[in-house]
Amino acid sequence: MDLKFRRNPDYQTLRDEITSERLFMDRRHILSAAGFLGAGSILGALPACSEPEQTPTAPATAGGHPAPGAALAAKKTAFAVAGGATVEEAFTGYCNFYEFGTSKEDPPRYANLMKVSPWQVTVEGETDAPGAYALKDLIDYSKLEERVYRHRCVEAWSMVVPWVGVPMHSVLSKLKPKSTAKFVQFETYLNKKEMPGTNRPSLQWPYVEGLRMDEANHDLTLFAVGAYGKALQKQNGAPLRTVIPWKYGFKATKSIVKIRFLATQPGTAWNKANANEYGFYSNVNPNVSHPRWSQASERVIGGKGGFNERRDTEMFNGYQQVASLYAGMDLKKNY
Ligand SMILES: Nc1nc2c(c(=O)[nH]1)N[C@H]1C(S)=C(S)[C@@H](COP(=O)(O)O)O[C@H]1N2
Ligand SMILES: [Mo]
Repeated sequence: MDLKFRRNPDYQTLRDEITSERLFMDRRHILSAAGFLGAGSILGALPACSEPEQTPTAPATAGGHPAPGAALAAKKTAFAVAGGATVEEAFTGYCNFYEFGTSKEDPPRYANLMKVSPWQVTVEGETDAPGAYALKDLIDYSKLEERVYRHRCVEAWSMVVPWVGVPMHSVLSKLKPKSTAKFVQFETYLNKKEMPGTNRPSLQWPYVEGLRMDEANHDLTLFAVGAYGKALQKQNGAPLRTVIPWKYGFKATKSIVKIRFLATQPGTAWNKANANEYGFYSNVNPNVSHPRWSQASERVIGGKGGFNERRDTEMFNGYQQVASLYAGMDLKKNY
């Protein structure tokens, strides 16, 4: 392993991460050797992975939105990534969701404790439409799109995920932000009984993230409610999360309960935890190293080469169409 990658991204040591990933891949290997992991195999692929609480044909929840794992109809789009999607079990089995713990396998193990129905999202701040919205009134489930995006974590790994969701601007326009709204902040659900990781001070809770309004309104930015043709599993941020494909993964907010329009730049969870290492913008940038490791390349999770296949990281994660959002900005200073 590369010496420069020895040091710890985020909390756990990279060695721990590699170990858990190796265990994860070994389990996949054993399962596939035993014939349990065929192309169509979805449920119970991993012992450590919580199974969807409902079958893929599950009806809507009491809250009126699809339960985790329920099949979703979505319009295919041209957003694709060469090589295709990461194996689904890697996406649902190898997660960052510190509310459930800091290891990659804690969210799959513990997220089942979280209640995701009914689900309300409170809209506040610089808006003419404040209030508490039921999820089904916020997201038009008849207009879902599937978009395959690369998903690049600041820890220098990546996946390719077929998200299901709607462009964020289609929702924000309904929420009537005032002209004074220059930023939007998202806040994750917080319940200490359901989220064992929140009893530790790994981050300040609740998890908050934010975007400039023009970033939020860019057509690439999504509110996702699903992936792999199904409603999101809890460990991936059910029932509602953001997806900003040109930014590091931590800019995405899982299990959103609050949308707050603001006149000034909001605080964000990782920036509050370590401002030297995690800026507000956090655009994927191979030329700006993290203080403790290079961002020039990434490990491809669930790739053909196993856990240590690498690829070169691309500027804006390959989404060059966002470059104009940052015209005139020094992206080294505004990391
Ligand atoms: N509430 C919350 N949202 C979060 C996180 C978290 O710990 N808590 N982790 C972030 C990080 S670091 C990444 S890489 C992505 C991971 O999403 P995934 O597990 O669905 O791949 O979620 C982001 N959103
Ligand atoms: Mo991440």
